Amino acid sequence: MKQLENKKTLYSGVQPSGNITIGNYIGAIRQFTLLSDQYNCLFCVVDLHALTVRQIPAELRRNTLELFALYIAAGLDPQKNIIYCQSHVPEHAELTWILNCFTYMGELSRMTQFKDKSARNQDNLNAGLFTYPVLMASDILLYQTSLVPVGEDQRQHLEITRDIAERFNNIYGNVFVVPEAYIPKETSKILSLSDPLRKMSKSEPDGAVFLLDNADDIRRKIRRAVTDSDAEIRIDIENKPGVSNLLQIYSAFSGESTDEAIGRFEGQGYGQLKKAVSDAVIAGVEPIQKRYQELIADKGMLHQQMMNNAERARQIAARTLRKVYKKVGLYQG
Ligand code: AQP
Repeated sequence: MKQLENKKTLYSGVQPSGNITIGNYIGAIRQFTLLSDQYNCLFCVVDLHALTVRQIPAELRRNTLELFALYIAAGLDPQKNIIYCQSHVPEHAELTWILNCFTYMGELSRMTQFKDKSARNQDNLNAGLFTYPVLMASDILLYQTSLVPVGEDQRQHLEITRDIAERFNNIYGNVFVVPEAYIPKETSKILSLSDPLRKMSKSEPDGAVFLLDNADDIRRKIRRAVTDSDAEIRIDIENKPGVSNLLQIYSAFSGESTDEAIGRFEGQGYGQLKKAVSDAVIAGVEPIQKRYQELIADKGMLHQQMMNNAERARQIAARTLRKVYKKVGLYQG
């Protein structure tokens, strides 16, 4: 990364907690590709975050390399950007301890993702699930990040990150850049195809289209997408979440605005809309899948790139951590 270029820093991450959905792609990875030229960017495979939910070790390892390859296949250059794996940079965990001591139980217990995930993981209500936002704050603050592109579900975590940074800065001077969230309205919450009142999620495969799904599966899943009984094609998230969601997916993959899309589908039925959405998604994912297959065929090369990028990330992270240790009074010799 050309740190010398006078650009601000952009940071974001995706968990290797399952197969990557088109929701992760539209809400996050595609946004990264659109912004990457304007910023010094770091894109992380946040494997430590994934441990908050029990993972099968072999799958976690596979998903980690797969996500790293998908970032590149989606168009993010690992020379121009720093693309790396969170656990390869121990400063994330180290800063998390410090920031834990500047975060209040009350603010963590207000996090809606904690409430949601703890309801779904009653048998594993671990402390990591509770302190997840502190690890996320560390990810972002270690790199003096200005902008964090995320989906709507992460808005609250960005707010707490800002609160922690400001709290710390108020005590110790300007140690951290206070980051802004970047959450484009139309793409920030892609909904489940089977239950359009919920967001599409990796951990809820029913209702998700995966970036690596084949064309037949994509068509089948979209054909079955829940819509409504009236036949009008328009955006109305409240009353027509399923149809609105299909229009947003279409728009993200076709490049047409949702207004243009509404004009295009005027007078047509849901069957035609679904076919057009499938065509657009398939055309959009095919080149990514092709590039992904080439990349994953050379795991040695991927591994090497991952290690090189971790080293580049560590150099930046270590600078911030040193400063933090010094500020809080840890004896550094
Ligand atoms: N449905 C979505 N629409 C738009 N953006 C989304 N994101 C996730 N789902 C959608 C965004 O993708 C980025 C990476 O998400 P994550 O891996 O950190 O975890 P998550 O938000 O919890 O995503 P999932 O897919 O729902 O994972 P699981 O099932 O493991 O919890 C984030 O920027 C997120 O906002």
